[in-house]
This record gives sequence, structure tokens and C-alpha cells, in this order.
Amino acid sequence: MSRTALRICPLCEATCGLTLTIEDGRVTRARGDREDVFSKGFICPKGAAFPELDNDPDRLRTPLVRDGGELREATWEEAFDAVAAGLRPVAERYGANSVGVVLGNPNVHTMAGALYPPLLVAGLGTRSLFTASTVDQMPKHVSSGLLFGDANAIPVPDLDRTDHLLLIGANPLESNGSLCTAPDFPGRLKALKARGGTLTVVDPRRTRTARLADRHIAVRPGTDALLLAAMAHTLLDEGLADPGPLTPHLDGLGELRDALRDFTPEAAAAACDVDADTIRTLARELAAAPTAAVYGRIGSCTVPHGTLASWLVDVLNILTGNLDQPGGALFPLSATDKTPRPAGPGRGFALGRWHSRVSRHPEAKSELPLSALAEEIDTVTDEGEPVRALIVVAANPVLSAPDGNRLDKALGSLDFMVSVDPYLNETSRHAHVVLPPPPPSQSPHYDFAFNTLAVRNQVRYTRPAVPLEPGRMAETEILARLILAATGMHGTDPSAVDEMVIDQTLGKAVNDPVSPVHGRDPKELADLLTGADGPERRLDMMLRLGPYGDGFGARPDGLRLARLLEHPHGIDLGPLRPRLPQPLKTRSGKVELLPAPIAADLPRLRTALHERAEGLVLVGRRHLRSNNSWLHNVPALTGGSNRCTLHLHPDDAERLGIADGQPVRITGAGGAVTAPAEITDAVRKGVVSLPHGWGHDRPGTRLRHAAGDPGANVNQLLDGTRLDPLSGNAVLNGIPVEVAPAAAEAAEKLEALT
Ligand SMILES: Nc1nc2c(c(=O)[nH]1)N[C@H]1C(S)=C(S)[C@@H](COP(=O)(O)OP(=O)(O)OC[C@H]3O[C@@H](n4cnc5c(=O)[nH]c(N)nc54)[C@H](O)[C@@H]3O)O[C@H]1N2
Ligand SMILES: Nc1nc2c(c(=O)[nH]1)N[C@H]1C(S)=C(S)[C@@H](COP(=O)(O)OP(=O)(O)OC[C@H]3O[C@@H](n4cnc5c(=O)[nH]c(N)nc54)[C@H](O)[C@@H]3O)O[C@H]1N2
Ligand code: SF4
Ligand SMILES: [Mo]
Repeated sequence: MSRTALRICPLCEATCGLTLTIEDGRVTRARGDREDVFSKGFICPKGAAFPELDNDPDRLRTPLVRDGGELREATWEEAFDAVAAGLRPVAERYGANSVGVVLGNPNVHTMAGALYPPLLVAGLGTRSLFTASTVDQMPKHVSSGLLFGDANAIPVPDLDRTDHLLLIGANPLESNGSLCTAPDFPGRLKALKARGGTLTVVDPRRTRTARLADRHIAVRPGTDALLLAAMAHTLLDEGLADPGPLTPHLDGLGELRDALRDFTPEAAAAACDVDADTIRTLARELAAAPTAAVYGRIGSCTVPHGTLASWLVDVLNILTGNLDQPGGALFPLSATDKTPRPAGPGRGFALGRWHSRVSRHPEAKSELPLSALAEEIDTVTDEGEPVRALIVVAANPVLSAPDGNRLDKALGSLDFMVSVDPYLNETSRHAHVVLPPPPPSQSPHYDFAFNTLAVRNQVRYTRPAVPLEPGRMAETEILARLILAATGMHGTDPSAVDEMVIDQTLGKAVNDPVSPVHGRDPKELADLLTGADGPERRLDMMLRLGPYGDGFGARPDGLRLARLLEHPHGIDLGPLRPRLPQPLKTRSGKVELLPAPIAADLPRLRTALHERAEGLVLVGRRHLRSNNSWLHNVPALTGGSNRCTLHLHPDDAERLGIADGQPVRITGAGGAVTAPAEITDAVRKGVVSLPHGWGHDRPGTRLRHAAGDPGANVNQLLDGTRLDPLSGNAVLNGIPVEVAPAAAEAAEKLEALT
């Protein structure tokens, strides 16, 4: 018997609505949901491969527990007993920081990942927190924290209404967008052009997105902050800066002008390899456009000046009067945001409240750099304890973080490690206990994170499309039980975790004068909550307390879970609207244009005006049918253009004596890897490109398809020492490398594999 069910796609930030065909309890087909209020039927090849991914025979079906050195299948009871027995003695003997937590990217794509990890970290009281954010967007959080007082207040380009989009270090035609949730990003860019708007792309590679652009600037990797500073300088110098209605909300405009004085287009041109006239033109076009948005993504974050570049993106939006304006860059208002508090001074954003033990990296957003995880495990210092036990949820840092070989070794030395992961992969193979979540078809979906970054305010929720198979445990319950086992409450009913959150949240809300439930009885409110289980009750509570919520009856036509369930294709909440000054939480209550940590980092940028690496530098790239390190086991998504090859410009290939397809050895500070060369003028001269997430050739994994074409781990070229100092974000782009034809032996090995 065949039926259909709706499911929001968890595979990238676009959050497309899918219509799944279910036959005999298995997903057999995925199509775009044409009635979805946001995605309107869009689907990409990854979404279309949902059935293969969901049914992957290598997915773990039961927990694994290490027994005499080997991982064996176990019951859930045995697994959680082992977690409690493994973690508690470490925490009790060596203290809270000796238990580390690593949170990976899929946590922002699951309901469980949004609702439980904050409780886990708080419950453990550990400062040893490492997440994918520090190999990704931490610079943007830090710049938002400093500018707006809220690390999560990230302005989003108004794709559907802007007249001019300046896109820096992003390739949404392959990635489908990031920190800008927009199903059918490619179609929205085409619509921008169709309505007469202009698209400028800044990228060292001529990407598919760049090919769509009116203008492509092939900047030298790692120099966007200089380019943007010179653009801001031009606006200020030529009298083009006009923040308009933002002016009363700004602090430090004069100081900003002084701070950027040295960054003239002439001074920046050589370092960026963009001539001064072009820089001026970019600035003038931005100022002249009726509306414009500057949008920077991973290519502007994972570089030595990532925080400065992220800050300058918003400085340009502010100076041209486009921040918080339709057609510019606005702050979304999601349905589970806390009820907006009144505008006014806030507590501000603190940075570096503590430091990592070994290299003294400052914390950012309570996180330490993922680049420092290996040394925090394998290095003993006079001060504090190394990380001796690790909880890894949805992360594969052996491939996604710098120097996988060192981390691989470090993980093998831990007293105890637990992984919550559907696969036995390069990272989870080190775990003493692996707790596998069910496949996505058996999980509910709500986008807590991406709705705060969406180009349109909307709200959607999909329940599990297929009931849990026998022997499966929902990931929400896995994480609730993990919290209890890790914090000395092993054996407690996991629903206690949700009820505790509900009690605390409602208890706080009734005491908050701006809350719609101020003065009411929290017990009475808790009784009003609906939902099939704890996570749904928490969602109902967040919706009802949120900006569109029913306020538990205060606004009877407002949002609540029951209403959302009546709208399975979602509810549209309208276009983004101006919100300032309300989102500001700085101490001044204003946008702080030149925050002290930024000002203190500018001398480093000034030095970069005169720096230019001699040899080749490496950048990454994403392929449409890939996703970081974990989709290479799906045959439908591998092969074709999705291959781990080194892109090399024809001139560089000739100089180095390298032929197309020939195996080459790439050497960086952290090591060397071998990959076939792919000669293409899509990369600029002096730049080579290798995708990340490959290197599936370690023993003890169960990724049978991926192991057949393992590729090379680009992050082995890094040694973990190159960071953006303000955010602790890894430098993954613009890294110096040497490239040479591979020695015969390595070449044969590669040949045998491909
Ligand atoms: N050189 C280089 N390195 C990079 C990048 C780059 O551009 N260049 N990009 C960086 C970026 S942006 C990111 S976000 C990181 C990503 O790096 P990670 O956060 O390590 O994420 P993934 O590599 O996607 O691995 C995700 C893990 O989650 C598991 N998983 C999948 N679905 C689920 C689920 O539903 N529940 C649970 N519990 N687990 C699940 C997978 O099996 C896999 O083990 O990589 C970074 N690394
Ligand atoms: N198909 C697919 N989609 C994905 C992912 C995936 O792995 N595959 N990963 C998801 C994740 S976790 C994320 S964070 C997003 C990322 O989404 P995007 O930010 O769009 O990521 P990329 O496609 O890597 O595009 C980054 C671009 O920056 C360029 N670049 C490199 N260095 C520099 C530089 O110094 N300056 C400038 N201006 N550009 C530079 C690169 O050439 C590349 O084209 O994608 C998400 N979507
Ligand atoms: S664009 Fe992203 S969310 Fe949409 S179908 Fe593709 S992978 Fe899924
Ligand atoms: Mo990411």
C-alpha cells in the first residue's frame, strides 16, 4: 500500500518541503511539496535522494558498545548503563571540564539538536565545548555580537526584493545558501536579474553562481576584509555614506571614518588583486542602487580576518542605509523567538571570558575552537585537566576539522567517548558507545535555527513520516537519556527533562512584565500545553510564548502547535520587516559601529595590506550532491562531478608539469595528501581547490560505498594553528600549499582506487 507524507528536508539550510511516498513503511520517492508556503515545490538532487539516504543499509540499527576492544551490538539499556559508567567517574575525579562536548552540523537540522544539547552542556557545567561553528560561521556571530549586542542577530539579505546583491565567498548554486535560508536560492537569483537587478560575486573561483553574475571579482583568497574596508573607505571619502533612518541608532560613525583612513582602494588593490577603480566602482554601485544587500558567507569567514570581513559586510549595509530596510539586509523574526523585549540598552556581548587550556584561545559564545580539540585532549599542562571523556553529537571532526590524523590519535587515547551518530565513521569508530538516531523519515522536523535566518517569516512543522521501527529510539529521547546519564541521574524517566524545561521557562515567563503570561500560574499554563510527547509540548510552549503566539489565550487567534498541525504545508508570516532598535542588546542600546575588539584587530589588517604569499594557496569548494563528510555513502549522490579532485589553473599546471587527471601531491603545514589533478580555468591563477569531507579510507568504519572512492582529507593540510584570533574560527581558505606530481608509488595506489 502506498501513501504520501510531508517532511521538511534536513539536508541543507534551504529547508524545502518534501512530499514522500511511503510503501510498506519505507520511503520510496521524494518530490518537492508544491503547496509548501516557502519552498513551493523546489527540490534539489539531494532532496530527491532522500529515499536512498533514509534506507542506507549501512545506517546503524542498534546501539554499539565496546567490549574487549571491539564494538558489538547492544540494547539501549546496556548502552546507557555504559554511558553513565563511563562518564560519571571522569567528571567526578577530574572535574567538569574534563568531559568535552562536540556538536556537529546536523544538530541545526534536527529538533533534538536544538532542544537538548544546551541542557547537556549546562548540566555538565563544562567549558570544553567545541562545535562546527568554529570551522564555519563563528566570525559572523562575533561581529553581530559586537555590533548589535546579540551573537544570533544576523541580518539576512532580502533576496526577493533587493535591486543589487553583492555576494562574497558564497556559492549558493551548489550550497543552496547559508545564513540565508531561501529554498530555490538559484531561482531567486535568476528572479533578481529578471526584474532588472544586478548580481556581483566575489570569489577566487568562477563558480556556477559567479557565471550567473553581472560582475565576477576573482579576489585573492583571504583578502575580502581589505576589499570591503576599501569600499567602506570610498563611501566615506566620496560623501556616499548615508545611513538614512538608521542614523539615530548608530554609535561611532566618526571613529569608524578615522579607523578606515588607511584602507584606500590604492592601498588594498595589490593585496586583493582588484584594481582601485574596480573597488571604487563596487562602492559607488552599492551606494547608487535603490536597495542593495551585501552578503558574505563561508569564503569570507574561514579566513584570517573572518571577523573583520563579517563586520565590514554589515558596515557596508549600514553606510548605504540598507540595514533593516526592505530590499537590504533585515533581521528575521521567527515564531519561536522569545517575545521581543522592549528596545533599550542590554548586557552587551562578552568575548574571551575564559581561555582554552593549552593555546589560550579566547572563548566565543561559550565555545572553544574546534581546531584546539586535539591539543586539549593530548597535551598536559600545569593548569587544569585535559579532556578525558568526550560526548560527540552529529559531528565528524576527524574529517571536518584541521589535522585529522592528530585528532584521530587523540580520540583513540580518551578514557571514554560516546557518539550519537547514525554511522560508524572516521570519528564514531573511536567511541566506546555509539547511540544511533533513527533515519530522518522517522523523526519530526522543526527549523528552530533556520527560521531565524530565513528570507521570509514563515513557520512549518512535520511529524515523523513513518513510525519508529521496533528497536529504534527517537533522537530526542536518546539525548534526554544521555543528559540524565551524563549528569548523575541515570535511570530517571526521560520525560523529566522536558518537564523541567517547561517548568523553568513558564516560571520565568510569568515573572516577566513584558510576557503575555505575566502574573499567571505556571501550573495552569503547563496543563494547557498540547502535543504527543515532551518535544512537541516544548514546541507548543515556545510558539505560544513567541512573537506570533496565542500567549496562552491572551491573543486567541495567535499561533500554537494545534494551529500549525492544521496547516501541514506551513503558515506564511509575511516578508521581513524593519525591526530596529528592538533587536539591539548592546550596552549603549545602539549599533556600535567600531567595537573595541574590532578596533584592536585593525592593525593586523593594516599589516595585511603589504602581505602576499609567494606560492600557491588552496581554497575549498562544495558540490551540489554532497554535504560535508556524510553523504558519500549514497551511490545516487556520488560520482559524476562530485569528485575529490584538485582544481588547478592551466598556467599553474603547465609550470608544474602536471597533466589533467594526473595524481598530485599537495603539501601543507599539517601534512600531505594525494588527489587527481583537474585542470580548469575556473580557479584563478595561483589558487588550487580541493573539496572537504573526504578521506574515507580509515579502518574500522562501516561506510561501504564511501570506502570504494575515499578521496583525500583536505584538512590534513592544516595543523590547527591558523585561526581568526577574535572568533577562534579555523582558517580553511587561502592556505599556502605546495603541489607536485605524485611519486609513482602514491600514484599507483590512487589509480587502483579510482
Ligand atoms: N576544509 C574545509 N573544512 C570544512 C569546511 C570547509 O568548507 N572546508 N566546512 C566546515 C563546515 S561549514 C561545517 S558545518 C563542518 C561540518 O562538519 P561536522 O559538523 O563534523 O559535520 P559533518 O561532516 O556533516 O558530519 C556530520 C555527522 O553527523 C552525522 N549525522 C547525520 N545525520 C544525523 C542525525 O540526524 N543525527 C545525528 N546525531 N547525527 C547525524 C553524520 O553521520 C556525521 O557523522 O565542516 C567544516 N569543515
Ligand atoms: N551541496 C552542498 N551544500 C551544502 C554543503 C555541502 O557540503 N554541500 N554544506 C552546507 C554547509 S555546512 C554550509 S556552512 C554552507 C556553505 O555555503 P557557502 O558559503 O555558499 O559555501 P561554498 O559553496 O563552499 O562557497 C564558498 C565560496 O567561497 C569561495 N572562497 C574561498 N576562499 C575565499 C576568499 O578568501 N574570498 C572569497 N570571496 N571567496 C572565497 C570558494 O571558492 C567558494 O566558492 O553550505 C551548506 N550546503
Ligand atoms: S535544497 Fe537543501 S533543503 Fe532543498 S531539497 Fe536540496 S538539500 Fe533539501
Ligand atoms: Mo557549515
